[in-house]
Amino acid sequence: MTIVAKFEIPYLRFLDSEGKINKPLPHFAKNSRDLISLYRTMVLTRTFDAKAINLQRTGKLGTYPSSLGQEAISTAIGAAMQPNDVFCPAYREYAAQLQRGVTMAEILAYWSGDERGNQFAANPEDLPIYVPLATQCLHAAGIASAFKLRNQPRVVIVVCGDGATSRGDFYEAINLAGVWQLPIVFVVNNNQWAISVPRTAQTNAATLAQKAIAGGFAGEQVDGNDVIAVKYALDNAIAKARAGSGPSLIEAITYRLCDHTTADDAKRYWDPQTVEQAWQEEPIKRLRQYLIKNKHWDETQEAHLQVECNQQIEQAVTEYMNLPPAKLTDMFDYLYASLPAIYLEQRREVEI
Ligand SMILES: Cc1ncc(C[n+]2csc(CCOP(=O)(O)OP(=O)(O)O)c2C)c(N)n1
Ligand SMILES: [Mg+2]
Repeated sequence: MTIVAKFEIPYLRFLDSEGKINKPLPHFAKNSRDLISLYRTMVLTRTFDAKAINLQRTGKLGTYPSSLGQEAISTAIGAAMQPNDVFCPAYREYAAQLQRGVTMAEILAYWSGDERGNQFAANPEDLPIYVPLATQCLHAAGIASAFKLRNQPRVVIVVCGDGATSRGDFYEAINLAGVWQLPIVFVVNNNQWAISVPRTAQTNAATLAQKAIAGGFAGEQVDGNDVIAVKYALDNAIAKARAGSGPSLIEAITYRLCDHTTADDAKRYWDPQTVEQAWQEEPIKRLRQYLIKNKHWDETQEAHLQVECNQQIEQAVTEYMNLPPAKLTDMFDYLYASLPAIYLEQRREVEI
């Protein structure tokens, strides 16, 4: 028998769960200012998440999906992208969105069911939050093909969950990205769950990264709780895409340390010991330990940061709460370029 092809999936991690470095740091991570900036974004995101859940619990917000425990992934994405790249998120990518100019008030508006929350004033070219799983992957491939046709040195970053990689849209996008050598980076947030369905019941594939191999391009795993590893992998994949050398897939291994959304109760299906173990691996603590050990951070700075985050969030909540109600006619006006006759009467009924 002849072996006609062989494949490998590498795994990358610099910072372990105790904040120790286990291989020489990449250039950017030797600069404490950059690391502190990543740290601040993760803390801001976690604090925002907690506030959003409180708003939902007190009847001031609709269903909300938290990014608790997964902050490193989209923090690294926001830091690695250029402003004129395009971001195609799923629904837990607040850290990246905040860095790209999306406001907290917009995010809160969206999760209150107000579509104006998806009209990002500062960054209208980024795609909105995507709840229909994996559909963003094909839209992202379409945008990347436009960049290629126009010879623009721009890159698309698209995020989906582990569960979303089982959908046809995901595989179709992977195939297209490979065959057309598109400037796109697929990031899979492998948080081990698709609502209550564990990773092992979603696919028999040993890794999700290997799904890129069938598309004819590289896939790798990174420790998704090590913001340095995620950023490093993204820097390389984005540079490769920008240079015209095609797509990449990064599977970031993490854990969903929260309910799927505020409409879920994960205690009914998860194993408390596994969750306790996963808390040991979470991304913020390890970076804080590293920064403190190396005298880049201390308790006073930590306390200041918490105050700053709370102030920023309170301001955003006030802005969100003061948003005038959306017009009922919006649901007609923004669904079609020109409204089909059948809806004209319905529109007139709500137009008071
Ligand atoms: C096309 C489609 N099918 C089903 C759903 C219902 N649904 C919402 S979230 C979810 C699980 C998603 O899991 P994963 O992709 O791992 O993302 P995570 O929520 O873990 O970030 C499902 C099945 C949906 N939103 N879209
Ligand atoms: Mg998942």
